[in-house]
Amino acid sequence: MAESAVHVGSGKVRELYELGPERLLLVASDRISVFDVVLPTEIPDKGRVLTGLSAFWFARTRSLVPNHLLDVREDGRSLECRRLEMLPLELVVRGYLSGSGWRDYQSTGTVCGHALPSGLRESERLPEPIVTPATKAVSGHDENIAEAVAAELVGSERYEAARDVALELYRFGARRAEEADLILADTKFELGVDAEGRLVLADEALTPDSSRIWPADAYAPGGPQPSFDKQYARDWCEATGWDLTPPGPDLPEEVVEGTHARYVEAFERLTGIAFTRYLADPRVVLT
Ligand code: Q0Z
Repeated sequence: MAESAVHVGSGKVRELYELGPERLLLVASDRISVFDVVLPTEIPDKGRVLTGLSAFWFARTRSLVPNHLLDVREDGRSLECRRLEMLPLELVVRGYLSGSGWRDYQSTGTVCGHALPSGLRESERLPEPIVTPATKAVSGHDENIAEAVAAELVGSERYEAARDVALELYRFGARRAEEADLILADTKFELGVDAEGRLVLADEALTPDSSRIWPADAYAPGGPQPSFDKQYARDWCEATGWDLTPPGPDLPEEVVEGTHARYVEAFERLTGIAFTRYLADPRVVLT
């Protein structure tokens, strides 16, 4: 980090620095979390894959909604961003019934107030994608809220604009994923407001860490689906008998290599750009 960058925040696998009053630096590490626990073993290039994908989507969705991206750094793992006033909620868009959406549906027949047809199976495609807002909990476990509650939090006009943008972004990403024989089951967006009061897409966008991405060729509703990127690591961790409390197990070389290959494959299938080209010049995803 050439400039004097003050550390202002940590995520599970990312760090946030302040570059000045109006700019931030978002740095993606190679750390991986499995069952919500960060493992002691890193996946080489994971931070670059996620950064490159995020920058790719920001560049390609600018006409749908402005975003915070200013530049990708030479290291391929850091994004310079405009600093915004973040909305105190996350916009999760679900095209398929999985995770907390599936759990809510099983217990109530609804997901965040969306009435859904009865008899849906786990991982089934929804008739239409739905937006299920969540509040950013300090614990790291986000809490689903009804759209009416989200509208109270930020104002109904702001909420409706954010919801519409999230749905458009999801549809854009899901279409591209489908062309790459991938299913974008769901994804989470974070939006902010700039000094002019405009809604701006922020954080990361349409990455494997902010989305559920499934291989289309293995899609079989009626149970959980394998994650395109993390399944090797999850399966290996489970097979060790690990009780899912920290610290997680060290990953063996072949699991690291298999997981690395899946991340790189996701990058190449979604962007159509060779990952080696990205490493040589990260700005290739912006053009
Ligand atoms: C994003 C986060 C991370 C820890 C704040 N453009 C922006 N303007 C203002 N705030 C943010 C952004 Cl992206 C912002 N986060 C999430 C990311 C590490 C927390 F890499 N927090």
